[in-house]
Amino acid sequence: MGVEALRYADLSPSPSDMKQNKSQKIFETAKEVLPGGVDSPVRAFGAVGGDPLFIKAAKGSRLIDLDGNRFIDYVLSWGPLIFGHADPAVVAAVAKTAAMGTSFGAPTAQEVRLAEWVRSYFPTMERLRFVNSGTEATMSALRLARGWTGRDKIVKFDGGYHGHVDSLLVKAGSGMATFGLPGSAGIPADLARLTITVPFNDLAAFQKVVEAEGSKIAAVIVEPVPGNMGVVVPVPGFLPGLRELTRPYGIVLIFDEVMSGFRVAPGGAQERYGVRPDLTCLGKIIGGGLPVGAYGGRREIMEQVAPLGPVYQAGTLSGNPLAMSVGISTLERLQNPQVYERLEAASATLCDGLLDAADAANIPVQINRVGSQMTLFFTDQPVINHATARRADVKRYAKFFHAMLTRGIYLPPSQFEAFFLSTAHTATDIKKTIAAAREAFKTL
Ligand code: KE4
Repeated sequence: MGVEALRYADLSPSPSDMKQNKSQKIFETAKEVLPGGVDSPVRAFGAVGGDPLFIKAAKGSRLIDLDGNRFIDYVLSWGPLIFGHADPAVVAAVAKTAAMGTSFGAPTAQEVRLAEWVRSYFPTMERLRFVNSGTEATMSALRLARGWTGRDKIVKFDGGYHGHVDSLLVKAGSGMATFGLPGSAGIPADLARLTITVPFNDLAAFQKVVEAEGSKIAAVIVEPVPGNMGVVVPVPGFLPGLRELTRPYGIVLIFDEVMSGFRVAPGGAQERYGVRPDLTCLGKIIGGGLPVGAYGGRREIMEQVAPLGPVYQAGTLSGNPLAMSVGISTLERLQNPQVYERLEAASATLCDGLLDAADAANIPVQINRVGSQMTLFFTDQPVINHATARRADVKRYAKFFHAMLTRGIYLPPSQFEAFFLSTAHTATDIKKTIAAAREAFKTL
């Protein structure tokens, strides 16, 4: 199926009489070949009900599905598309690079250039390596921390999601929280036992663990601004506290900035909150929608990685020219401070508008927002960690999700995910979204 070039004007949000028969038809076929009909669980709409929409194309802030329904998109491929879909510079970078070869399995100048760009935004990443996903980045960082310290135990936070790494699928967020899975089958009990979990924002609980087990802990991995229990804001002092408590024990502090990197600030949460982790994991935005991840940090730790050191990590397509060229184009443009000023203003307007709309309909909601990532929780209590996030009314979220979908607004199909804005989201998009929310809240 050729995807004709989409004229932006064709993509105004669809009327409420949504047709879905083409999506439903292909979904039936998909379920005969892909588990659950999808290549990633959260896409199956399991948490909100109904059948997933199969997307035909997208442009800017807009999606169009196989049945021709058009939406303003706030999922943005779960965060990577900070300039929106089919951004002309990204499309040009892919086309130009692909014409010269897609992958060589050998070093290229592009990966060096992108690595220097990344380090200019994340100076704590004195050395870094590209991989093909956020999962690979966190898995590699964890192995490296264990290799560097010679210790086995790790600490993560309840509701934190760091990709589908065996040691980290313990009390994880994202799809695990969405489907209420405490952990995944297939993880050896002996391995899961090495993972200690602590509530996010609870420095006292973290301190107790460190004081009891500090000399046996290789690393603590944290989403400095969680997005996978829904967005949660770190309380003042929490992130600096992790840094202070880990340093005397030589525990490697890993910031998983796969989502927050280049999102909550150009230099991620570590820039926003002024905390220097030992290792950082990145993904999403650096690939602009192509598969890429990266991990990096203190030189003496990173130099334990093969071929320099004994910690092995490798990848056929690591540093592939297509992803590198898109990353370079993206990071060059993120230099412009207006990008973040615009995203902040648009995100604040949307957030205020949604709160007003909920208030007008007497629906208790909390919105946690950091920069242009946010989550609207159906609860009247503040959401400060996974336990409080799970008090949200997921059924009400599901109803709201569909009420917005039929009004042309595509939100994440789970209460425990973040939604994002791009520079392609216009003031009109925000107005339409708030107007749709005004109606949608009234249906709850
Ligand atoms: P990937 O392996 O999916 O590229 O990255 C894993 C990952 C690691 N760390 C953080 C903080 C992440 O948010 C993610 C992936 N995020 C989810 C959405 N919450 C990806 C969507 C999905 O699983 O389909």
